[in-house]
Order: sequence, then structure tokens, then C-alpha cells
Amino acid sequence: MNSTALAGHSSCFSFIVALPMQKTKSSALFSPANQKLWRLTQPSIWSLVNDASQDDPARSVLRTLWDQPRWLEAYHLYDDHGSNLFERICELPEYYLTRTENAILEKESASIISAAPVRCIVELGAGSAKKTTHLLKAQVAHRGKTIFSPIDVSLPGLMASRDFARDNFPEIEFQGLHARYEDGFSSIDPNLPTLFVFLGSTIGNFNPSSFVRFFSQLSNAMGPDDFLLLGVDRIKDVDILERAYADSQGLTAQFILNVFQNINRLTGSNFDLAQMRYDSGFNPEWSRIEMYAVSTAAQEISFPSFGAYFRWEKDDRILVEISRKFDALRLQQQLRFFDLTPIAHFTDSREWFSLLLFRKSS
Ligand code: AVJ
Repeated sequence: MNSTALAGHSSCFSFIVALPMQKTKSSALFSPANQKLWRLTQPSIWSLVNDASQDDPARSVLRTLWDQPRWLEAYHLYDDHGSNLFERICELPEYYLTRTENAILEKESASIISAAPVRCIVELGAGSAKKTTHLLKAQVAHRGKTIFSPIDVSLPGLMASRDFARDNFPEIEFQGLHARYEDGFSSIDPNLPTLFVFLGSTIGNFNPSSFVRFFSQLSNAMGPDDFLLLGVDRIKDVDILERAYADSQGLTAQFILNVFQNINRLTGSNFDLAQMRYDSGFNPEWSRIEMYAVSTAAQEISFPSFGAYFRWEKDDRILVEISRKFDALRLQQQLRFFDLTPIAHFTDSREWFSLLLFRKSS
């Protein structure tokens, strides 16, 4: 474990003694110019010193609710209740994604690590770190001491990930980044050979403009010895796709409608969950599942602190989440134009899910 990271917080005395050590230690992860942007706010967890760039979640909600169609940024789904619901979705028989990806990781982690000789693993999204176990195990077996640095906006997620790493992988130096993905990966030293890991088909949440921005920024932050492992859900039989987002227990409906509870809390708005229903389906033109909230009665939605309101008419829809389904070969081809060269492709026997490995091309 990173004991110097802990030392800076324990007492005044160790603060004086440990501070210089702490700086040399963490500079293994951050590029020297970016080191000063970060401070430890928790043992082994860094935050931006000046987080003014952080978007106000309430403003994000209003900005997209006035768009046409009305829509929401996916991150609002993951308040505490939403995160719990998502964990339960991952266990649903209809929701094959998590299970399938895990099985591929279990089988292929050694090959992935052999193909990507790195000293650091940066995971976008901390999750529970359990899905990363196989990779971490293979990395430690092949290379011994390693930096593991998850980036996440959820502090509880990072802390759980840190505790999991501490309890299971004494060889790992944990450096969590409490930040947005792009703020996190832009600070990492491009000279440190790093495997960036983006699992769970989370990339499927991104609309076209955030997709392009994300890969431009990530590729730009990557050094010549860096790799990207991307987990994506594939195009398949429409019934299988649609059932994964319309489960018989109604958990997905709860997960999607819960966002309005969160928004009421964030903005003081008056969305009435009893007057809306969940609807979802596959849109073949956009190759994505679309998840909507539909109003079952005309309602006036007001945002008192913004002096704003709109009428949500009966049967009108708010696009709460999208989940893109990918053609793996086409995606590999597309990412070449972001200077990412495909070097390996791992899938399951049904070809439902893919792990794509890329190298930064110079
Ligand atoms: C976390 C974005 C991968 O799109 O499958 C699951 C989210 N939403 N059921 C997905 C989700 C409804 C999930 N991702």
C-alpha cells in the first residue's frame, strides 16, 4: 500500500516529514506539470485542488430538459439509490452484459496483460473493482508491483475500490482519482506505460458528440507506450437486447424513474413519479436502446430556484438514457481515426460482448 499517502494526514509531525516523500511518490502517476493540480483528500485518493471546472448538476439538468427532445445526462442516474439499483440490475437473468464481460475477463486477462506491457492500470469508473480483479491478478502475476488508479466521481465507489485493493492485492499501489474521467486521465504521465480500462459498455451511454470528445481527449492524453481496453456490448437479436432493458421484475423501470427523485432533490422540482411510466426499445437507425420516462398526465414541472417551469404533456417523453450497441469491427476501424490501433479482440462464444484492446499509434 501507499503508506506515504496515509502519512500526510495523520499528524502535524508526519506532515512535515512525509510531504516531500509524498511528492516524489505520487509523481510516478502524474506528469510533473500536473502534480500540483491534485491534493490528497482521503488516504490514497486525490482530488483537483481547484474544482471550479466541476459542472453544477442542477444546471446540467435544466440545460438538457429544455432541449428537444428533452433528455438527461446519464450520471444523474447514479445517486446512492440508483447505484444500488444498478448493482441489482447486473444480477438480473435478462441483463447478460456484466456476466458475459466478466467471463471474458476471467478467461483472457493473462493474454490481455501479456499483450500490454504496462506498469500502471487506470480504470475509468471505479465500480466495485471486482470486475477488475482478473486483470489485476494477471498484472501482479506478470509484472509484480503496479499502480492501480481508478477515476470516478463517486467517492464511496473509490473508497470501496481502495479497500478492496488493499485487502486483496498488497503488491498494488492504489492512487484513486476523485474526478471526471477527462480531468483524471489528462493528468497522468504519458511516459508511464499505462493500460486504460473502460469496461461495462459504459461508452454506450455517450451521445455522438461526447463520444468524439471522449476519444479525442483520451487519445491525446495517451503516451506512446499506452493501451486501451474497451468493453462494448454488441449488436444482436433485438429481443435479447430489448429484454435486457425491460426486465420482468421492473428493476430497470425503477432505476430510470429514480432519476426524477434525484432531480427533485437537486433542483427542488416537483416531478411526480406516480404520473409517469417507463418505456424502452431498440432504435435500429442509431443502434441503441433508448430509455424514456413518459408522462401519464399533463403536469407542470417547476424549478423554483431557477424561476423556470415547463408543461410536461401527457404521453410526451423524456430520453433518460441511451445504450449503444456496437459492431465491433466497425468500432475498431473508427477508433483508428483517433490514433488508436486495434491489437486484439476478445469475445464470448455467442459473440454478445467484446473486449477490444488498442495501442496508441504514434
Ligand atoms: C452502465 C451504461 C452499461 O447501458 O447497459 C442498465 C446502464 N441502464 N440498465 C447499460 C443500464 C439500464 C448500463 N451501462
